[in-house]
Amino acid sequence: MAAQQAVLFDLDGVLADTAGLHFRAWRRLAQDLGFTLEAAVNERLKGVARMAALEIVLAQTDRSFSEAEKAELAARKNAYYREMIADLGPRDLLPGAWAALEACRRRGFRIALASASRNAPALLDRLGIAFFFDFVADAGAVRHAKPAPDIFLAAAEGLGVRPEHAIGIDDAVAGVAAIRAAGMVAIGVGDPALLAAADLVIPTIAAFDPARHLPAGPAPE
Ligand code: B16
Repeated sequence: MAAQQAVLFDLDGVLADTAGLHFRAWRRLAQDLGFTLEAAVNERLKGVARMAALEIVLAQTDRSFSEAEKAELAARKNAYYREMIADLGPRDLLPGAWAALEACRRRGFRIALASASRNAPALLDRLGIAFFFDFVADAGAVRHAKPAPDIFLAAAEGLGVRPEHAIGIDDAVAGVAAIRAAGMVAIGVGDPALLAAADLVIPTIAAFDPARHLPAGPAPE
């Protein structure tokens, strides 16, 4: 891991557990439509952009929907999700998230967010960690969602760092694939069996050890 200069963080599942809130919002939408969303579907929704996630949810029912109906359903799910995140605060950071961000900063790494969520800027504000980030990639502006590399490439570009000098951290299969496709070092957060494509896997962000995982960073600030 020579000459690494930047760490690109995913949000949901790495810094905060918003996956559970996304799932509750999708489940409420499914209820509106008269079917139950099974918990097993949740894993497949992680890191997946809103419209693609809607397709996964709607595949659980036999009904078909027009494009206009799909747009309304996605907006309705987002309204449910916005209601749910309204009460989030710094206490909702995952254990170790603050320490990991602080350690990256202390060791002179630049930090960007590479989240698929269009709600990411609002989430960073609510969680009280917006000030750590040198750049937040715009999920609404990238052409291809994870597992395509676009959001991680946009994050590195926003920092002015070459992809091979960046480390990406993500908990989703699609996220780890996106990091690898971007030509970056991938740290997976979660189950090593699921995230086998990562360069290394840690169980949670609390296990992030800057001395081991950021061995060759720039000079400390
Ligand atoms: P939104 P991440 C992802 O966030 C979530 O994991 C995924 O479940 C969600 O569908 C996606 O953001 C889009 O979110 O509807 O808020 O734009 O893991 O990339 O931080």
